[in-house]
Amino acid sequence: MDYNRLLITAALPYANGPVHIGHLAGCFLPADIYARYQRAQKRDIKFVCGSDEHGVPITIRAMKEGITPQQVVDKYHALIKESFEAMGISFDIYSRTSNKVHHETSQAFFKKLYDDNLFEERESEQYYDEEKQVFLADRYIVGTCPVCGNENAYGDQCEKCGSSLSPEQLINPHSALSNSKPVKRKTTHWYFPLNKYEQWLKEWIVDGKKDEWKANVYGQCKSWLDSGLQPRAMTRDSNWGVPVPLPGAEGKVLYVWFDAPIGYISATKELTPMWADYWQKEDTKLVHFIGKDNIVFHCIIFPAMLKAHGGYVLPDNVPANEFLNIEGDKVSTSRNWAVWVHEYIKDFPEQQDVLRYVLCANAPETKDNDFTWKDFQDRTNSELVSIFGNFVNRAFVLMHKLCNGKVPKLHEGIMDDADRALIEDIKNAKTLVESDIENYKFRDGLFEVIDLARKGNKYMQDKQPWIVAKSLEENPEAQKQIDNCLHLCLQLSANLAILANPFLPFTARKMCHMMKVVDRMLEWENAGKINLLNVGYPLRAPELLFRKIEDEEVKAQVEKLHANLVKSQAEQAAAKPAAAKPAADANAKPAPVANDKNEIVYDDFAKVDLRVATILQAEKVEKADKLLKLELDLGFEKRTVVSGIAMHYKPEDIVGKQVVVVANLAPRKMRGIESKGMILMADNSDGKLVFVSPADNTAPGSEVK
Ligand code: B3M
Ligand code: ZN
Repeated sequence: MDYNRLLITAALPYANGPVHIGHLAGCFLPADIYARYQRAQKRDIKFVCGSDEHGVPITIRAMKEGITPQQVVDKYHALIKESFEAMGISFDIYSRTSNKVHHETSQAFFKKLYDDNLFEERESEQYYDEEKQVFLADRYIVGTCPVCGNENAYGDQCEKCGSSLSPEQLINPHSALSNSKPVKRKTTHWYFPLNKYEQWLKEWIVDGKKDEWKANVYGQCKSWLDSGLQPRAMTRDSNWGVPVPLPGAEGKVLYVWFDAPIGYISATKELTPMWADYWQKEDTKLVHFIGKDNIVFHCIIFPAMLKAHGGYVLPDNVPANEFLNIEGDKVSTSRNWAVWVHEYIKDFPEQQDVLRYVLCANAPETKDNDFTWKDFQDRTNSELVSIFGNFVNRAFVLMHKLCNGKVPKLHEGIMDDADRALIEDIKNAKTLVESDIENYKFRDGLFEVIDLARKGNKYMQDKQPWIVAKSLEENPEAQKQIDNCLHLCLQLSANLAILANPFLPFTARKMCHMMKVVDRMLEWENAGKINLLNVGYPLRAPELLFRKIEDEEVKAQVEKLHANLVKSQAEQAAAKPAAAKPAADANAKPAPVANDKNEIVYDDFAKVDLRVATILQAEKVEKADKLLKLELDLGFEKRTVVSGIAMHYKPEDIVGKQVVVVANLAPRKMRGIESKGMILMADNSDGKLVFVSPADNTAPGSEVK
């Protein structure tokens, strides 16, 4: 299918907090690279996004900060919008779902499905807070986690151990609003019968060759479809959200995952009176950029809603990235373990492209990846500064020194193989970068850009025009060799600006300024050409494109991360008088609280057969984020143990490690694998699990007593 226009969306961030670099890497940066590239191709595109201002996360944040939900969204919408602008995320519109046009659009959408009799009205029992007289979303029910004992687990998830829960599983459940014990009460909601769209979805996704989608996206869709779809409630009892547009539906709002994706449509409406072209004409290519936790909503639920409504285009692709961890640990807003974009901008003014570069070069495209400040420094200094920046700088400096500050002539008669090879490289780079971006392989595309600069450096190093210049007196003809070298290096620089533009837009513009060309030169059709700069044209002196990142800056950032963590722990402990108070030392973790398990006698303890074991092999368990399958050597036998440590350790890092195993634990099947035993782990108070290991190398099978 040939497309005549493109609609690019990036997931609407919840306006319940600032955005961090994981958000950028996961969705907004790839979307922006793609959009900038498409604009450079002069295609008809719209790039839309906005704040997601409804749903429980917003009301929870309001409760925590003691302000209204409206105040929450006003504050964070502004902050998020500014952060995106500062980072050069080039939305055509950044809207918000509290807008009137969005309320109207999502209500009309709901009404159409309702009028077409597509919803099922159902009565169910939901938790209710009798004191506050409101229904409670699962998030509003707090209690003790049955898995790890965390007293502040939510009714849908324990943030400490990551278990997904239902309110029924909580020990001592109570309302987060009033502390009272919730009761069950009947309520009516409108369910969207996803099961009726299962067949169609299978045809669209499985038979419709969506296996070109990224493996993580296609895999998740396939597993949802294979396990069968259920009707899903599209309304909630709440007073924050888009009111259900039906008589008698007071106190009910649209489910946030019903209204939020319609936000893409509302934003387009707000942007252009031609919005319907982008949503309803078959020759539109719709691409949703999202993070991996949003896959089912964008690939299953929203397409089924669009199909049910009728008249809308469906996504051509849904490129979702995995998660970006920070310094080896999962990003956590509640623990303040994150690099916030608005703080980066303050700490590193004018260094947006450096962050864009590192986040793209290390993007979690196919698996979770780790951001470390050391890697940020290394990539900046050894790739951007030493390769890209250095090449452009040398080309300009030498042109000023050896060619009177003007673009020298290309003397075709004396061109050699190295010159011709470089011209080929320039042409090839265009094709490579283009195909990478079209196929959502942004890391590879960026690599090709740097690789072209690397080739430029090598070419210049081989030609050594500064040495040739020394022979000019006896051989004036040698000037031609110098001219050719610098002519090509300058044309290569112009190409670098075009190819880098989607990734490093600030740098590309700086380069245009140096070359005294208008931004139009950056149009994609100009890439691959070697006549971009006119012979005899005077160019400006070089500007520094990138600066080195110093050790102190890295150190300060790492310290800041840890200080934030300690501070947030202290705040949480202070908010909970029963919990431990943090130690005075800024680097210390809060002291663990005494356990309230019952006293046991020695015989109880002696029942446990603890043994030292060596990890022989480790691998991830498919479709289970938290599990690793381990092969252990217990001296007297080898056995398999499945352990929930995948979030804390990479398989390749723990092979050879000695651990302590509960060897006589009854076997248990996990994800179809029989696990015989359990590994002892210490739960660090920052949520990280660490191995309990013998201090010295110990024979496998040794008893621990
Ligand atoms: N606000 C969820 C998230 O930030 C959500 C995305 C909506 S996209 C329509 O993970
Ligand atoms: Zn837990």
